[in-house]
Amino acid sequence: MLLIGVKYQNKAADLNKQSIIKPVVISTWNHGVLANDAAWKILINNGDALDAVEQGVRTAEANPDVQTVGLGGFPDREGHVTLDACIMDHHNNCGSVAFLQHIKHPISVARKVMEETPHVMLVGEGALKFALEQGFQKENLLTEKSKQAYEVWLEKSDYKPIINIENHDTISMLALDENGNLSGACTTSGASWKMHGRVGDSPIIGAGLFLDNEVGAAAATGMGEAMMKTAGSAMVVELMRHGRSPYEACKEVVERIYKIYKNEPDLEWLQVGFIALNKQGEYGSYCLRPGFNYAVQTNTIKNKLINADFKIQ
Ligand code: SD4
Repeated sequence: MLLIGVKYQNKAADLNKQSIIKPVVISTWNHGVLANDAAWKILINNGDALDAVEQGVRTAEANPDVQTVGLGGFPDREGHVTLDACIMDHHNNCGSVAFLQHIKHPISVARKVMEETPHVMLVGEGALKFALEQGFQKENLLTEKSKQAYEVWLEKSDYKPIINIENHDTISMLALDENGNLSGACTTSGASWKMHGRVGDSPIIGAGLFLDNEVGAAAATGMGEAMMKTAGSAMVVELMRHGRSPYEACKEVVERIYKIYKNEPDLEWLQVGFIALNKQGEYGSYCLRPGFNYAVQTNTIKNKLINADFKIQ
């Protein structure tokens, strides 16, 4: 176990050495590859990190085969697809929507909240009303494929999601642009088969996403309640401020989470993971259990998927 940890750490350190050049984009899970492609097109043309992260994560939101984000997301236990998202820029501006239904691109609604209102967060009916006023189209997000999965789940109605498959595929993206500015975005349909009205960490600034343009950025995936209990992403950024590398900061917060939960029975469903990117373009990640990966694109690393180091089997 220890040896595996060391090996991964060294690998991450080696990659970090190559990634000091701007721009950099990293994002969670396999769908991070396509998302990075979209973000990279903007970053490489001297575009803003904010535009890059928004356009990047929209690819996952629009993809019906990604059943944990946007269109085609798994519904809650009453059969409703409810979406959470947030976005943050290098001035600490942020926007967020939670428990939003019928709108395919919650990340863009979150950006509108940030840019067009004096608020940070809109939820539920109010978020939907605002989205429609802003010209977003109402649509059915429950695809046949996700409806079928829901019907299978209904037979047992057992809330024990399979980690890394059913419940943990939020897309979180962090980018550093040519001007040295950071932005981040996070969007999800949340925990599948969740209680109606449940909101996770992904739209919560500080839990699912946080950045400080003087220090770095962090974002999360996994069981949102754990990130909310620890202000997870904000904590990763704060640890980087105090000198931790992105990898070390992610690891420390995952270890804090593990400490909170480790004596609970049936812990095998718990997965959490963080990605982090600092001002120097160094990046890192850490998760609780094997299975979490993230995609990295820099001038020298061509959109590569990396398996995150982990705490327990
Ligand atoms: C949530 N954190 O709603 C989200 C789920 C997730 O990858 O990350 N999935 O708790």
